[in-house]
Amino acid sequence: MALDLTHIRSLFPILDQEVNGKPLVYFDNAATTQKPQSVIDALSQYYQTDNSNIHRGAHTLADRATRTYEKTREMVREFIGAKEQEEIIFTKGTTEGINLVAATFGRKYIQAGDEIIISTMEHHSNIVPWQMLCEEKGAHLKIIPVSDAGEIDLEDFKKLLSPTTKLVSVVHVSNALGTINPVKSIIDLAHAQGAKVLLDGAQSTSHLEVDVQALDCDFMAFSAHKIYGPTGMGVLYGKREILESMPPYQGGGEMIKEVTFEKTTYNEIPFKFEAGTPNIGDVIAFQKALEFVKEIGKANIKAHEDDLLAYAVEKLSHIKGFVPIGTAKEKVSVVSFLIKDMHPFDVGMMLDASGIAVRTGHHCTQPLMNRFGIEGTVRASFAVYNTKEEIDRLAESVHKIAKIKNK
Ligand code: C6P
Repeated sequence: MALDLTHIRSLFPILDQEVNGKPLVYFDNAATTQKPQSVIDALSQYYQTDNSNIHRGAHTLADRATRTYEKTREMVREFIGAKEQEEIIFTKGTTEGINLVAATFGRKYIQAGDEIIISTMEHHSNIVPWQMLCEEKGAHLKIIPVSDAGEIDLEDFKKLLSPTTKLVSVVHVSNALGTINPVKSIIDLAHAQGAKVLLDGAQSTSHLEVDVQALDCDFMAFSAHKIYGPTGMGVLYGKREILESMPPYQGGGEMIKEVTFEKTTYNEIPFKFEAGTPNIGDVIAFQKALEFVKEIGKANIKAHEDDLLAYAVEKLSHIKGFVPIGTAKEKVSVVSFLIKDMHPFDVGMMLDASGIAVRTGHHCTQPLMNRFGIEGTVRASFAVYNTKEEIDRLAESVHKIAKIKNK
C-alpha cells in the first residue's frame, strides 16, 4: 500500500519549516524521530486537565491519571507482544533499561568467572554497564566480531558461547549501520547453553514488527522517543519469572509494600522496579505515538522505509568518492557513509547548510568505528514521513560536496 505522505507529513508540524533558507530535510531519525501533533497535544492536555500523582491519591484526578497511565502499559504490552502487563517496566529509555538489568539481574546472577557476550556493534549503553559489572564481579566480557559488511556470523557467536556464559546482550538493529541481527538464532543458541538474552530494541521497535514471545528474549529495552513518542520515557520488558526473582533497582516510594526501620518488603512487579514519581505525562502521551504507528501499520512503514533505503543506496552509490559503511543484506533504513578525503563532520555541516539534518560522528559506537578503522561516519536515517524527493536533495548535495575532493 502506497502511503499518503502528504497527510502523514501534515501530522508533524516541525517538518514544515526552513533551515538555513531551505526546506528542512530531517534525516536524523535514528537519533530521535519527530513527534506527531497528537503526541504534543496529549502531553499538553494531560497537564491541562489530569495532572496528578498516580497510584497514591484517593481523589478523582489521581484516579484518572492513574488509569490513563496504566493504559499505556497495556498498549505497550500489545505493541511488543508480551504475555502480561506486569512484564512492562517504565524507564527513562533504553539506557536505563539496560542499566537496570545490569544492576539487578547482574548483581544477583553474575559471579566471578562468569561470561557476558555482547557484539562489536553495540551502542555504548550496551557496553559500559557490562564493563562496570564485570569489573565489580570479576566476570568477563566476550565480543562477537562483525564482518566488513557489518554483519554477525553465527559461527563466530557459537565459538564464544559456553556453559559459563550467563548473559548475551545484543543490539537487534545497529544504530550506526542499520544491520538487522539474526536475534532469533542468537536467542535460541544462548538458551541452549542456559544463558539469558537481553535485546537492545532501541532501533528495531520503530522499524520492525517485534514480538517478544515469538523471539523468546528474556529482556528487551527500548525508548519511546525513537518511535514518534516523547523523550524521557522508555520500556524494559522482562519475563515474569525472571523479574520476580531479581532484587529491586532503586529504593524509594512505590517500590515497597511495607517499610519499617527493621525490614522493608517490596512491591509486586512492575512497581518493584519503578521507585519514585514516574514521567507520567510522557508515558501518557506515548499512547498517541503507538496509535499513530498502529494506524499506518508496521508492515506499511517497513515497506516504505525499505523503498527509501533502496532508492538512496542506488542514488548515492553513483557518486564518486561515496563510501558506504555497513552493507549488510538485512538492513533498516540507515545509510552510513564517508566521502573520500573528507571529514564526516565537515560533510554534516555542509549538508546542514542545505537544510539537511544528518548525524555525524561515532554514533556512541566507538568500538565499531575502531573495527572499521574510522573515527565516524555521516548517517542519514529515514522514517515514515520521509520522501524520495528528500533523498534527491540529499544525493544532489552529497554530489556537490564530494566534487570538492573527488574531481
Ligand atoms: N542512539 C543514535 O543517534 P537512549 O539514549 O537511552 O534513548 O538510547 C540509547 C541507545 C541504545 N541503543 C541503541 C542501539 C541506540 O541507538 C541508542 C540511542 C541514538 O544512534 C543516540 S546516541
